[in-house]
Amino acid sequence: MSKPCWLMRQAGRYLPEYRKIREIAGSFLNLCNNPELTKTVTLQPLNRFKFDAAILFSDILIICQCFNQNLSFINGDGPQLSPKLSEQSIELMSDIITSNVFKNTYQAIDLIKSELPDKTTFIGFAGAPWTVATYMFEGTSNKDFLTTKLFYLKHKKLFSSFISKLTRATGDYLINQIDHGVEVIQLFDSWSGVLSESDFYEWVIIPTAEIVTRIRLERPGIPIIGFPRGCGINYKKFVIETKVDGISIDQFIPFDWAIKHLSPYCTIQGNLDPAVLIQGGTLLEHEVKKILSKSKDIPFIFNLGHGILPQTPINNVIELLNLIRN
Ligand code: 1CP
Repeated sequence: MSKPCWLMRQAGRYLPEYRKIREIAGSFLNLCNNPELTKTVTLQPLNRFKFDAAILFSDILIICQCFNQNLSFINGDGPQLSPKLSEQSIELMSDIITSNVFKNTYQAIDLIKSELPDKTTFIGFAGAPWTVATYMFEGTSNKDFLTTKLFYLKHKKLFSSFISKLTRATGDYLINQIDHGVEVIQLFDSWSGVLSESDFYEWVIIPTAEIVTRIRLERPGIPIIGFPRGCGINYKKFVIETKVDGISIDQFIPFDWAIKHLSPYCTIQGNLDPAVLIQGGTLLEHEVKKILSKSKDIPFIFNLGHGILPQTPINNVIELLNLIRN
């Protein structure tokens, strides 16, 4: 049997049918808030490529609105969140976050579930607390993360209490996604790679382990995939301590290292460089065959090391699936 395959950001700008719906919606957030259109774009890559899994179309930053931040996506400029978190706003935050921010998302999950073939796995997701917190403190895609880092260095207790609130809210959100029909969860921690070993333990491993433990307890049988992107050798401690069922690896991790150090603990996913999928041709063939041959004796999910890029030729995705399936 061939290895299962899906791609991060498989619904997205490389597809003309996505760009069309995105234009009809008017904005990315309108698209996320319209259950019928969310369903359409979630299913588009399935209709075209017959991937083995569908991932809910939404964004990890929607949850910031539960904490009274305004969210917008300025084209080309990435997300904008305001007001940024401060000592005062965190102190004033309630412990119990109730909100109907996700009402449309849950409706979209119901619609997708009713149309998805039984054999296609339905993946729900959330941002892990650390990565979501970086956007809430920086207010945008700031790649030095200094505002966030200086905040936890100065106000560790307060930062920790905020991460706990976010951990709780993320768990609630994921449990609701499961109750509406998603069958697997992926936790995206895209900026876990900027932390020192001890900070990684505190802000990535501990909150993730809490979410995993809670879902295991409250909704047993739902596999959880972690994606602490860019964390290097910390990947090993991550899988051991969080006890995730699957680990998504970026393209910077040597595949042999992952087989040796991660595969004893969980299923591996990922590793193909998204740039290689753009390049295609003999390079793509070589890299895909290498991954397939190395993973032949381990549980493995074919995926990229990060999201598919808008420049990716559609024919290369077809070629990728042919290589995996033949
Ligand atoms: O159409 C558009 O112009 C919007 C582009 C776009 C898309 C298609 C954004 C804005 N988000 C998404 C969808 C999305 N985002 C999904 C849908 C499911 C899928 O097909 O995979 C998922 C799972 C995400 C997750 C997400 N959003 C992450 C984690 C994964 C990663 O890429 O590292 C992050 C960091 C975001 C934040 C985000 N969303 C969008 C932008 C421009 C950004 C900022 C990225 C940055 O800071 O570099």
